[in-house]
Amino acid sequence: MMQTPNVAAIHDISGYGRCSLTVALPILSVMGVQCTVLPTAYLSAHTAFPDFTFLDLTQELKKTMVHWQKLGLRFDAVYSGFLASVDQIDIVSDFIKTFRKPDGLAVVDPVMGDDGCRYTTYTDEMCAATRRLVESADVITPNLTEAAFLLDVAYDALPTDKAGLAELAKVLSGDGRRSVVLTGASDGADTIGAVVYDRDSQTVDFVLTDRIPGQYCGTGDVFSSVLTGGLVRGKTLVEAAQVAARFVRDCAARTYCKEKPLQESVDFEPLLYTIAADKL
Ligand code: PXL
Repeated sequence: MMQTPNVAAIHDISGYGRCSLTVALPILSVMGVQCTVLPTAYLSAHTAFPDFTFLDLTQELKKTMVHWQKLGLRFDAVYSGFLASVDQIDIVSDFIKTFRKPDGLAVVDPVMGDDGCRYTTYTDEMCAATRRLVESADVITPNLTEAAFLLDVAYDALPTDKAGLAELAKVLSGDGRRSVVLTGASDGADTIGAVVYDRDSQTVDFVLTDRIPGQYCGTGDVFSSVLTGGLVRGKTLVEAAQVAARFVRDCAARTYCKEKPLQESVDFEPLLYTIAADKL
């Protein structure tokens, strides 16, 4: 029987609104993966809600690393997302060096924004630090907005055709130093999914599903969490992206039909069983 993989998830915890750790934890658990959490900040609700509270946990992060070092913890994957400060972003690079198993993976979701806009807590300095952090990653999962920030190009100048998107994924790989799963990409009005550049095979694949109308918060976190779970369960990058894209699509379809408030993110809980460990 396969040993239960252990992933260190370094994200904020937003009390209300389904994103980051409240998404990563249930998804990794149902996929048969232990999720060891390192919260970067506590927010009363995610940043799309007005007047959210914000508690930076950088000091706690440092103390936790000292403790985990004493415990001798090592992880099959380090999976980072929303980070709270420049200091913290640089700490995540150290975390990867120290706590990733020799054959482990660093999955960095370079969370910075969406729809061409930065999240309100992200500054220029934090975006610059995120560019440094992706250098420590084995796999990065930017959306198109984050791709523009990583490359320091205008969001409106990004390519929209397949050849251009494939080239964009390759550029984001930094000459093949890391694999790239570029999310929110499309090859036409009716599709949505990811462009997958695999650094091992040096191939580009499009993993697309039909597009569900509407905008949904938190889908990036759902996608990257399923992708990470799939990878540590032994799937290839393309296979893991296929599971993730299908799950996000199904959750969006369910949310669309139910007319749930979009800020609450996709209604994924009733569909968790579809990615349960025994179905993978
Ligand atoms: O889904 C990315 C994300 C993570 N964490 C917080 C956010 C967002 C997106 O809005 O606000 C706090």
